[in-house]
Parts: sequence; structure tokens; C-alpha cells
Amino acid sequence: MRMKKFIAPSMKEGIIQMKKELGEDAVILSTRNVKVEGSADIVEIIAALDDQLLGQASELHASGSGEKSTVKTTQDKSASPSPQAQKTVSASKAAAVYSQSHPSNDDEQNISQAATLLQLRNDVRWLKETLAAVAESIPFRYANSLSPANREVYTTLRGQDFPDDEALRIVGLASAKGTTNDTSEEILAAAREIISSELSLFPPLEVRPTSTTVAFVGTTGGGKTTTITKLAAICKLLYKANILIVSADTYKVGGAEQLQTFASIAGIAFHTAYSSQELRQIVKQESKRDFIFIDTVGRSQQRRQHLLEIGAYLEAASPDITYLVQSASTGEQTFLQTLERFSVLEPDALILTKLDESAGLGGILTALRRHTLPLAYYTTGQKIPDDIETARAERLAEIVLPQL
Ligand SMILES: Nc1nc2c(ncn2[C@@H]2O[C@H](COP(=O)(O)OP(=O)(O)OP(=O)(O)O)[C@@H](O)[C@H]2O)c(=O)[nH]1
Ligand SMILES: [Mg+2]
Repeated sequence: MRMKKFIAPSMKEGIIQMKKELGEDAVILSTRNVKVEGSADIVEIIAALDDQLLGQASELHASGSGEKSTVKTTQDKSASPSPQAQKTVSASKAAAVYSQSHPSNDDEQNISQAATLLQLRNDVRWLKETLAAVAESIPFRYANSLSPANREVYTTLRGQDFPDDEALRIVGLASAKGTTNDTSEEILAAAREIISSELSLFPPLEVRPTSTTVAFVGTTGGGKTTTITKLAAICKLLYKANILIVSADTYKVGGAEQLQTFASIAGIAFHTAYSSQELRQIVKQESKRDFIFIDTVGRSQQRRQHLLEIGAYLEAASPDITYLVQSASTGEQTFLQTLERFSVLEPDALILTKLDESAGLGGILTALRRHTLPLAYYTTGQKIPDDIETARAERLAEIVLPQL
């Protein structure tokens, strides 16, 4: 284990010396050019081997006797040196002279500085490592204070995207249910019960004596049109219902055509409403239908004006049910914002789409619990009509908390 000062005619030669004496793993701690009067500049390098650097450095510092500087001159012994070689020779001599005239006192000061630098480097490295470890443990920061069974369920909930406080709340309630053995399976079952009991549900569509007008609103690409085709197909197959689909989506290119094609294949009546007045009339005229499904244009929750335009259509149609159709693969914050902004349209229930694409439903379920919008259906893929299910709380709780 060594720390050394090298004085050499050039950086290159200094490094060669350093590697020769300290090996390939040597680390340069500092370098500086030294001006020597009447000669080319020489170079001073302080280097060390990385392991036990600090110990070495502080030892040297404490004893006050720095390692003796090693100076190796690179004399060119050729008979008639070139100007370049001459310069080397003169720098080499200068290096030797400088080395002798700057004994260990000087080294001591340099090494002391190097030791401080090393101390700082090590401190920064330690801080970095500690910070990384803390950042990693933040999602599970409460886990260590929980019993092993609670911890397992808590960790599963966090892994399913439940916010920290919500995961803790559920685990707390689940363990307070007082099971006999308190195994993680029991806590898990209790947690499922809590999640499902707190979910508010909306009854599925059914044929009534009078016509049911159903509007579908939501953010762009959330799955409104696809969901309408799924529900229309199911209502037709299951109830032999008399259905009309109205597209009020004249904004999106091909928005209405997409539905029209489906309707004609499925043998379902179809209309396009180019204005809210036209929609009002269609709904009035078609009151003999079991269901009138209204597709609306997808709108960003950020644009209040656009939402109000949809509001005008809804006012004209006066739907019995308005579904907010929202993808489960959006983050909790976007989901919450969508619920809040679309509340101006007074949706009755939520249809959660793209469960198959969601990495974890915890954030969404938490937002739903806090927002108290009941869940009517969820969709799990693009297949029509297979990939839609009537929302069942136990099933959702199982999806969120599968067997350990
Ligand atoms: N993976 C998956 N994809 C879905 C699901 N539901 C809809 N999609 C797909 O999502 C995309 C958008 O669906 P649309 O039904 O056109 O959505 P929209 O809300 O009508 O869209 P806009 O009319 O543009 O606002 C399509 O590619 C659908 O096939 C689902 O449950 N899972
Ligand atoms: Mg659409």
C-alpha cells in the first residue's frame, strides 16, 4: 500500500513511473506543472493505490514523514541528441534538481491535501450509496415495523400500486379483524374483504319497460366506442334488446364510420347526430327502443370548454345513465384529475377499461374509494364482446390481491 509523489520531465513519463512503482491500479490524486527557471517545465504527480488509501494518507500525515519522492530521470544517452531530446534531458535534470531541493516537508503538505481530498471523495461516495439505499426503501419504509405477515401483505399492496397510506390503512384494518393465526394468507383474505366492501358498484344494464338512454363520455382513446360495441352486442345477444346506436362523434375522422360498420354487421340500428339539436330529436323519435347508446367525442380532461360542448349534447339527450369511460392504465393522478374534471358532466358510473394493460390497480381503486363514483363494468381486452365484465367487487379484489 503506497502513496507517492513523482517528479518527472513530462506527464507521460510521470505516469509510466507511477505505474511501474504502484502498479496499474494506481490512482492520480493530484498533478501540477512546476516551473523551473532556465529549464522546461517539469511535472509533479501525487498518486496512490486505491485500497486503504485513507489509512495510508493519514498515517503519512500523522507521522510527518512523507514517502520519499521518487525521481527518475530519463537521460538520453545518444551521442548527438535532437532538439526534442535535449529538451527532455534538460527537463529531466530539472526534475532531479527540483526533487532534491523540495524534500519531504513539501510532500507532507501535498499528501495532507490529498488525504483531505480522499476523505471528501469517500464521504461523497458513502452519501451517494446511503441516498440510493434510502430512495430504494422509501416505498417500503414502513414495512420493517410490521409483523412478517402484515409486511408481506403490505408489500403486495404497494407492489399493486396502492399508495403508502392506503396500503397501511388496509393492512391495519385487516390485521385488526383478529384472525387466529395471523398468517399472511389470513391477512390477505381480510384485506381482500376490505377492498371489496369499500368498492361501490353500479348495477349492470337491464331492459326496462321504458327506453334507457345511455351516454358514454371520457378522455380521448379511453375505449368509449369499443365499449359501446361490446355492450350493444351483449344486450342484443342476452336480452334480444332493440338497440339504437347514435354517434355524436363527428369530430374524429372515421369516428362515426367505425361504429356504423359494427352496427351494420351486428344488425343494430345506427344514426349520426351532427348537433345537439339533432341528437335531441333522434332520442325523442326513437323512444320505442330498449336502449339508445350515445357515443361522444373523446375530450381531454384539461379542456373545460370541450367538456362543456359534450355537456350540451348530454343536456339534449337527457340520458338515463351517463358512463365515464376511463382507462385503468393511466396513473392515479391523471385518473383523479379525470374524475374531478368530468364531474361537470355528472356521470352516474365508471367503466374502467384496459385492465389488461394496467400495471397495478391500487391507485385507481384508492381514487375510486375517495371519489365515490360507482363502478359498472371493466374491460380486459379488445375482443368484442368477450372482453368486458360486470364489475364484481370480490373479483376485483382478487385481481388486485392474488394468492401469495
Ligand atoms: N388492451 C385493451 N385495449 C382496448 C380496450 N378497450 C379499448 N381498447 C383499445 O383502445 C383503443 C381506443 O379505443 P376506442 O374505443 O376507439 O376509444 P374511444 O374512447 O372511442 O376513443 P376516441 O373516440 O378517440 O376518444 C382501440 O385500439 C381499442 O381497441 C381494453 O379493454 N383493452
Ligand atoms: Mg370513439
